[in-house]
Amino acid sequence: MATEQKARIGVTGLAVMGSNLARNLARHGFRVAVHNRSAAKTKTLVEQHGHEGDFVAAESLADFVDSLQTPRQVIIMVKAGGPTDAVIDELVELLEPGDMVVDGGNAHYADTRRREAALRERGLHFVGTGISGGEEGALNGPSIMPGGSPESYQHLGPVLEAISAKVDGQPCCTHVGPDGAGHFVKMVHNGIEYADMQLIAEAFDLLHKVAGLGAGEIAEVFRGWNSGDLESYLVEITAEVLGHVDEATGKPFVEVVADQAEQKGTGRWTVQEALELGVPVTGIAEAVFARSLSGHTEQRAAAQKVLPGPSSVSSVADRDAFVEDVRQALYASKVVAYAQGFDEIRAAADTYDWDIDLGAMATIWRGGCIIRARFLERIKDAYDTNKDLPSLLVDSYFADAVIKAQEAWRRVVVAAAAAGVPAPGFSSALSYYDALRSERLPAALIQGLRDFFGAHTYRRVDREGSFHTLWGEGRNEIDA
Ligand code: NBP
Repeated sequence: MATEQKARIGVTGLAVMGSNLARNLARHGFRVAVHNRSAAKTKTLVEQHGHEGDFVAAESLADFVDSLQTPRQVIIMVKAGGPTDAVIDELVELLEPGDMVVDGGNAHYADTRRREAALRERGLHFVGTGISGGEEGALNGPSIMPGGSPESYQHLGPVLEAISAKVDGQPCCTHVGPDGAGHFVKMVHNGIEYADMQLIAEAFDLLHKVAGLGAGEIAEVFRGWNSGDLESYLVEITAEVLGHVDEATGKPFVEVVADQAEQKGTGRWTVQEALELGVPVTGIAEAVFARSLSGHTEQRAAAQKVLPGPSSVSSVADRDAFVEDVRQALYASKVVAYAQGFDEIRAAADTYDWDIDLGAMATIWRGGCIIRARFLERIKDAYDTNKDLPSLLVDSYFADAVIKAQEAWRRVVVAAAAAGVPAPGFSSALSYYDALRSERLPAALIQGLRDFFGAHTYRRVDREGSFHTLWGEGRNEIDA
């Protein structure tokens, strides 16, 4: 193929995500090479959408690679895990040093680090890239989180920024950091999404069971909330889902859906990595566990038969006041969940030497992705003011927000406990707030217990050094 006919970039893997991404590229004027393991998908894409731009279809991977300008830029959009490795193995045999392989699937960042190291050995750039926004985002503008080398971003950046979502004219795409940084940030994004959805679900549950509002009324409450601090895609679609009526039964849709939430695993990964890094992401963890609990139907059925709730529950005296309390509790709990997620990104950046600009992450999540929200602007401002902020909660704007909300937040957690309505997200977020601001934590007693049974030693508040008390022999204290 003549050089001038070659494609600027290629996409291999043309299921829903890959084809939409290829169409997005073509619509932005990039000549895009397309390939899929089974050629039928390639044919369908070109037949149905060929008029949208300049596609170069290839049946074999070798022809696909041959149709690309050098240095070659290949986006892989296949099933994460084994299929991604299979495609990489085949591709590397056809590529030359300097070429770039972008994995846009939902890979675990540790796999991305492994693949990046292996391809670097061969002089190839491997760019693990988080892409958020689902199929709609892939087509119309996702939030894009590329990792990999700065050099590869010089080539890929202009293309990826062009097809990403835009907010205030700014692309929702930036170079996150080396090797696995992009996929790590995408993973935490998904973890935050879990927490956000859990908090929204708890707010719905409380408004329904404690204040007695129906699904349609709660839809209106969320619609109203979407014009304030809580403005976000998830709050917007909550109003849509709650307002939807099931055609078959005439009941609110939310009442006919089975109450077992599923998960694909990125929330679990976020919590597993947080445990490794020693970062308390309680909001995300509660969200993951709440989904697990919802799926334990046999346990739930057994418990429903023998475990009663409170004997009497007083009704809410002032519904409007309660709705406002729940709004504030939701906002404060959400701030905690985001603060924890950003803490996890910072901890990973320190561990892997990634130098991630946290404010820039908030910027690229403002559009295209599921957690897009007005208040991400505030997160960007917070890190712009102080990039070493110890916690988002101590930034003046967020501190002010949670302080203002705290009375309402406490009332909501009390009301949930009194009514026997589970609110693990709200209550653990409040406990996190209280733990963080406590001058003394009962961890001192834990240290005492550890020293008692295991001679694990402790430090004192009034002297330097490590100490051990001879608990079984006169209880004298010795230097450890
Ligand atoms: P799938 O995850 O369903 O994967 C299907 C694609 O993988 C097809 O093109 C299939 O080819 C190809 N494939 C498989 Br399976 N095994 C292969 C192999 N051994 N060699 C070559 N190709 C193979 O597609 P998707 O739902 O479009 O998702 C693509 C990626 O994007 C995934 O990693 C997914 O996790 C991620 N994703 C992201 C979002 C998001 O919001 N960011 C949403 C959905 C998915 P075939 O046609 O020949 O079978």
